[in-house]
Amino acid sequence: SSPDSEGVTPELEKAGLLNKTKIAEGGRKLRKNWNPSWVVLVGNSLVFFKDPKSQNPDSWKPGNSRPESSVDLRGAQLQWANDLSSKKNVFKLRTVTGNEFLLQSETESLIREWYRTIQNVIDRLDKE
Ligand code: I3P
Repeated sequence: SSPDSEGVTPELEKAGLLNKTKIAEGGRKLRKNWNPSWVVLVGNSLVFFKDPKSQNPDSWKPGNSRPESSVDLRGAQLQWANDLSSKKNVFKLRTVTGNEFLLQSETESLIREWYRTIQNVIDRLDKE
């Protein structure tokens, strides 16, 4: 049988490099610190990797490298946020716990695709 015959590994939806900054923690505002982040959408979570060495498609698999942080998308909110940055192509992700992130790409088509895919996951979780 295959290693995942019991279906314990969640489905990888999307992965790629985005610019990221956290702007609030538990509703409390933080100072921006933009950094490139390898972002992986898997199952109900958005997972962030800091280490450039972990930027490969196998990175998200358990045990392969340690994520910097992970966001539960259940109940999360997305909105375009070009008013919150001097950068273009920015959206804000807010978790139920009041953590807020800005995600950005220089490539408009790429950031639109991320927005759409994350929103689809949020919508799917809302219906459960
Ligand atoms: C911030 C830094 C950020 C910028 C932020 C600045 O300065 O330049 O890149 O956000 O603008 O305050 P510092 O490095 O001194 O903390 P954007 O790139 O998103 O515009 P802001 O304060 O208007 O959010």
